[in-house]
This record gives sequence, C-alpha cells and structure tokens, in this order.
Amino acid sequence: QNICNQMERALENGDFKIYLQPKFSLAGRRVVGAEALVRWQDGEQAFFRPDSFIPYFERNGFITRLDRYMFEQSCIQLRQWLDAGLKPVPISVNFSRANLAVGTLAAYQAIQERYGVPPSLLEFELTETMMGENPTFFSEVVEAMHQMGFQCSIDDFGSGYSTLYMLQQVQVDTIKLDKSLFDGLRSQPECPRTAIVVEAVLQLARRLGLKTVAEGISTQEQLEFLKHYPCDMVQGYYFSHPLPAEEFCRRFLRPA
Ligand code: G
Ligand code: G
Ligand code: NA
Repeated sequence: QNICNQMERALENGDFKIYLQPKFSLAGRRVVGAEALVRWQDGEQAFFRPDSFIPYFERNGFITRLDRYMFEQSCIQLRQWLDAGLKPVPISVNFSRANLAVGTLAAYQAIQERYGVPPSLLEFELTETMMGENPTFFSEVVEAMHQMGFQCSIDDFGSGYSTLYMLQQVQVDTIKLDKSLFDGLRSQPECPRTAIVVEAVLQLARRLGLKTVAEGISTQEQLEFLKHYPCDMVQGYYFSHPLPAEEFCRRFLRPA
C-alpha cells in the first residue's frame, strides 16, 4: 500500500523526470534521435535508477501509467522545441509489455494530438520477448502504431530468443542491437565472433530495409570496430549519458 501511495504522489508531484540519451549517426556524428529514460527524483538529491523500481511497477501494473506519462513528457519536449524554432529530433519511449494487455494506443494518440506533435517524431521501443506466445497480436499492435503514424523499434535485439521469427513476421522500422553483443570487444577489440555476428545482423537488417542502432557503446574500441560495418546509429556512454531534457536541448539541438 505504502509504495502505491508513493507512486501516486510521485506522479502528481512530477518526481518522475525525463532524461534523454542522444542517438548519433555513425557516419556524420550528428544527433539524429533521443531515447527517453525515466529517473525518479526523491527530494533534492536522491535519484532512483529505473532498475530499482521498473520491475516492481511491471508487476503491480503501474508501468502503464508511467509509460504514458513519459510519452506525454516527450510530447511536451517536442512541442517546446518546435515552438522555440529548434530542429527537433525524434524521441523514442519504452513501451512495456503490460501496455499490450490494456490496449492503450488510443490514449497515446489522444496525447500526441493534444500537443499537436507530428507522430513521425515519436517512436515506441518494444522488446522481442513481448511477442511471446501471440505473434499475431504483437504484429497487429505494431501495425496499429504505424497506422497512427508512429515509428517502432525492437529494443535489446539479440538478447532474446524469438528474434528471427519476429523479423520475419513483424514490420518494424528499426532494430536496436543489444549492448551485450559488443561486450566481447572489451577484452578483444577485434573479436572475430563478434565481427561475424554483428556483420550478419546488420546485413540482415539492411536487406529487410530496417534502420539499425548499436546500443551501449562505451569505448573508443567499440566505435572503431563499428566503423567497418553499415550501422546507421550509435548510442551509449561513449557519446553521452542520458541527460536532463534542458541539457540535451542546449548541447545537441540547433535552429531549424
Ligand atoms: O536508464 P537506465 O539504463 O538505468 O534504464 C534501465 C532500464 O529501465 C532499461 O532497460 C530501460 O529500458 C528501462 N526504462 C527506462 N525508462 C523507462 C520507461 O519510461 N518505461 C519503461 N517501461 N522502461 C524504462
Ligand atoms: O533496455 P534499454 O535499451 O532501454 O536500456 C537503456 C539503458 O542502458 C539505460 O539505463 C541507459 O542508461 C543504459 N546505457 C546507455 N548507454 C550505456 C552504455 O554505454 N553502457 C551501459 N552499460 N549502459 C548504457
Ligand atoms: Na529502450
């Protein structure tokens, strides 16, 4: 009960903060997008990282409200950027499995329309494990997102198990290669097994007409490795940590 009250209060007080982590184009090193990541600010200093509360919210169902809140915060950011004459970049939000059950897409669309933000500037990050036992339903949800004009990406690609079937069945726009795929490069900068797997995945994506993001890039060696491959975007601590929205705006956005 106590934690439920705390969540309610945090939502009302605006204690959930939107942080933005930039995605860069690998070729030109321009910022071409941002991922919205939640931080829970408790008081002046204390920030809780999502890993400490998201799993809990997923169990008690609160995650659907938090995800929608983050989506609204993303719309608010985009509205501000457009009003300020800045060139916006698309923002992606995490879309938890629980959202599938409650059918929240109409609510999402209503929020997007309320702020008058082009839906093409908004993207949902889904995970391949969400496809679960009902791939038909999963692809219908993705299809509905596209009908509304939103973009869809598959997050943590390569860390699950239904990957290839999902690629065959579901029409997404982007795949985000899980950071674990690049772990081998830490001890061995030219790890041949990493090279084979990454090259094959990127080739597959390209042939399917999908954009690609390499996630969790945190070292120079990982970046050097990637330059040999046709990956579209990179995201990770090497380029930038997730930042408060104002700081993201100041550092990365330019006039339209
Ligand atoms: O920001 P950080 O790397 O600590 O996030 C940890 C995990 O929490 C990541 O897997 C990320 O996908 C998840 N996460 C962060 N923000 C959100 C959110 O707004 N909604 C959901 N469902 N997950 C989030
Ligand atoms: O699961 P998802 O892809 O949403 O996870 C994003 C999480 O990864 C966020 O918690 C973010 O802070 C974290 N992250 C972003 N870049 C890096 C990185 O370079 N290294 C590591 N270890 N984590 C990262
Ligand atoms: Na994500």
